[in-house]
Amino acid sequence: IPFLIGMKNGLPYGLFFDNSYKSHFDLGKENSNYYFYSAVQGNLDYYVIGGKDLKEVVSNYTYLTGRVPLPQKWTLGYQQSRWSYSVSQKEVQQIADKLRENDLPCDVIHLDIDYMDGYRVFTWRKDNYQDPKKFVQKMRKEGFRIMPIIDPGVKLDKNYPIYQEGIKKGYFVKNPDGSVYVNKVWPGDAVYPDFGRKEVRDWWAKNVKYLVDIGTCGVWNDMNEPASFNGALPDDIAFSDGKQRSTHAKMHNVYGHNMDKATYEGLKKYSGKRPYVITRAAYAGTQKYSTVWTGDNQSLWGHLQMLIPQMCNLGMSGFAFAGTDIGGFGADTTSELLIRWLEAAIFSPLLRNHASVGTRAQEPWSFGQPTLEIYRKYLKLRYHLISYLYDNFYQETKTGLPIMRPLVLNFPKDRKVRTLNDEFMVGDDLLVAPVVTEGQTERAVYLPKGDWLDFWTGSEYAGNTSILVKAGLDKLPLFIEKNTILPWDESSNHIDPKKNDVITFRLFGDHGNYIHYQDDGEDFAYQNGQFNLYKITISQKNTVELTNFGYNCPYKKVVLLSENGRQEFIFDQKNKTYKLV
Ligand code: MIG
Repeated sequence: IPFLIGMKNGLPYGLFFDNSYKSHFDLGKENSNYYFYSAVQGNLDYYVIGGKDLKEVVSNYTYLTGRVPLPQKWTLGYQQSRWSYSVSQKEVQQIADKLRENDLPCDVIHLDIDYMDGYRVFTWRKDNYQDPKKFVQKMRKEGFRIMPIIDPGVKLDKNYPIYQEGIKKGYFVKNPDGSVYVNKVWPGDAVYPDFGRKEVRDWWAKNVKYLVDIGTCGVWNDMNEPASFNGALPDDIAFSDGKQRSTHAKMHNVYGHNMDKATYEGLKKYSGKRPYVITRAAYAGTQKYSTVWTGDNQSLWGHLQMLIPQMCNLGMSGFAFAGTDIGGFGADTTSELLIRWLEAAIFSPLLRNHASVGTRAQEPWSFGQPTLEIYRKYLKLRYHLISYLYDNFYQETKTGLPIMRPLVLNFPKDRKVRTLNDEFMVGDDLLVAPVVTEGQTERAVYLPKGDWLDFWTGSEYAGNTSILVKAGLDKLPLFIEKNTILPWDESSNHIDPKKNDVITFRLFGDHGNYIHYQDDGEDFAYQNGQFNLYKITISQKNTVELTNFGYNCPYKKVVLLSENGRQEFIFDQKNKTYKLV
């Protein structure tokens, strides 16, 4: 994402270099008096993005390149993956059973490449699955959604309808001599759809219908750099850029983007729901179509440490919805690394544990106790805060501001946080300081200006200072700004937005206000006004004001938890207001 944020004389600016060719950025290495950037070809299209503060720069950048649309609410749930449960229906069922037996909330199980028939995209193997549709339905009844992987490479197989159709219609990228370009990926010899063309994207979208009809919950796009086993694709392979002839050199960096766009459009058209796409490759703007994960990390402490700057940088670059492979993808994880990873990632919008074939098991139960218990404790914390994350996404659609934020975004005047990269904020209210070093059981936490409450003990701290906190393996240092209201969801083993009768809010401190967003959590009805907004104001004198804007099936009951105990408000249909009972 060729976007940088800089500061000059204490004021921020953004620089977006919109060029998809191979580019080079020198940020003060050659000479500290200037930065320079260049690309091997193409136009010098760049945007200088202004704003009175960092938030405005990010808002303006996302105004230009697009914002993450409101996701389906359950996409914020926990997701379990491994290459490759998907070999058989039996194995997936076993994972589902174990998740429920161990009382672990989970919404999605991912199917890696082995569910396909010989790695042919948009097929399903028949030997180890009886009927994919019935299987997906059964999983759904148990509260799980199924997310299949799709690669761009289409197997070169004269008897495979997708290959046949693509060849007949000329949908694959070509050698300079006009013959179809062949490289190797998982299915062996394979060809690459020319996603820069609208008709090719429309064709891909139609293929996505195959998965929608089976009932899968979205599409996980992998290998869409595009990757290849037989050497990199040469620069001069003929790709299209819309109606124009172009080259791999120009289209490489937007290949994933165009594949994601096709996938998004297919899911939207055939499911009518908000598309759930995960991608490995992306460009500036892909956030409109897809979430991203950070690819093949390793089970290393150094890679866990990278999580915080990676997620914050993605967020500041428009990708509010992102995640890492929890536990690490390559190499064997350890119990300690897995727990610390989950703690650090627990507020990543995309919350997925994923590992490579050939590595040791890293499902929550794989290390026995106390790992399992700690894992469960954090998943439950996450499920209490799903509505909070969802509210943050509602705000993000208006402002473009990310969910996970570096402190500098919220406290731009505080010089001490400019280079801080081992703490982060969630929205405006939570400060998270995970332990990301092996063997460590305490750490310094910098608290910016304000009053802060330790989430676990309620202890109060005045900010603008560093404190030392104990953080045994089961403790994620977590602070809430005093006088904050948070929605607090009932704990459940999966997210069901249709269960919309009651909501609970917690008051931290003695007053506060909060805006809560509610809708059906899955389709586009909200765009026609089918949603509710609630404004809650609690004054120091403990008067509670609850206003509801929009009257589309509001909660029957609102519960407020504070130091004064529990208060309940019932919706009065006649007067369309809430009344304290
Ligand atoms: O060449 O589909 O990043 O998540 O498990 C490896 C198998 C291909 C790379 C992805 C990873 C996935 C794996 N894929």
